[in-house]
Amino acid sequence: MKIVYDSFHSTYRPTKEIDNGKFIENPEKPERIDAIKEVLILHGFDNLIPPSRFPMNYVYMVHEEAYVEWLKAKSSSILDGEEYILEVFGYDMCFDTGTPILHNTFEIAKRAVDVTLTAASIIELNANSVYALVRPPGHHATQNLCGGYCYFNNAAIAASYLIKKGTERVVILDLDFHHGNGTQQIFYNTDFVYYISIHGDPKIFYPWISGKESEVGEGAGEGFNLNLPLPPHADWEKYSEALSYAIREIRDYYPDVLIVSLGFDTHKEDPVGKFNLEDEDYARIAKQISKLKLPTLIIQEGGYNPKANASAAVNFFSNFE
Ligand code: SP5
Ligand code: ZN
Repeated sequence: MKIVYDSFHSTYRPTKEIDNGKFIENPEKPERIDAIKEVLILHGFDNLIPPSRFPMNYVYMVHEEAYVEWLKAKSSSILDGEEYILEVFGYDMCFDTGTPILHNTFEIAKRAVDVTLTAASIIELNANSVYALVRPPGHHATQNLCGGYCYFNNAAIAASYLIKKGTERVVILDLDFHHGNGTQQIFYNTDFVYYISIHGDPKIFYPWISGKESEVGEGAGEGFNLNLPLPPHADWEKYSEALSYAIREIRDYYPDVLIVSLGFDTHKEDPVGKFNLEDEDYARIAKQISKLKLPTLIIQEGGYNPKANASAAVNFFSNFE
């Protein structure tokens, strides 16, 4: 397994967010993915590739210019060591109070896009699979809003890149605990990206604003959006039903490329997500996905317990053929 990784991410360290009206520690920390990197190296996955630089036009394929400009200007107005949390919805282009802007947010979010596009370009050159071990995550970021620790939608940008390069049909399978409202929104009216997500029921869990089964896409995109919400504490028995359904759907559709938005916040020891998956379940998930034998681009999303992330990742990648 080729792994694209940028050690520069560790210079990005948001410390706080507002949750339920209180400041809490922000769990989107460098240790999340460094624990994964280290354990994968220990297990012999030593094919680490640094990112190449890509032009901004790939970001503009997904995000509105006004949003990109806002993020850039806001980042450069923040002093090193300070964190800005949005004040006015609509003026600040962010939909929650959990996604601070730091002096280097724009730069680091762009580097995460570069990691993801480097991985996408490896898939484009006919690799079977590649892993973008990246942070900050992306699936909550919409065309014009940050949120959920996400600034640029890495998976959506990768899908757009692949389509621009001639790939006709892409499936994004989103396995993060949270519904990827951003990815859904970006492709809601299109049929070239089929978005499939398994997540905590949005009647109960973040992001609340989307992720219902009734959201099936619109216009040309009707039938190209599939939400599989699950109740709190879903374990393998419950989870595997939804996963099997998603896998059958992908097999029938048979895309040219499969993108997996992989969050480990479905692990029972995760402090943010509320599913009960165990270490071995990630081996099962990987086996089922790799049986599809599709070119597969795996992109890291959430997962907030470094130890749980590490064991989930070893189980996943040791069983991804
Ligand atoms: C990429 C990713 O996994 N983002 C997750 C963002 C989760 N944000 C935290 C949600 C906080 C929920 N607060 C619950 C308050 C209960 N009233
Ligand atoms: Zn998540």
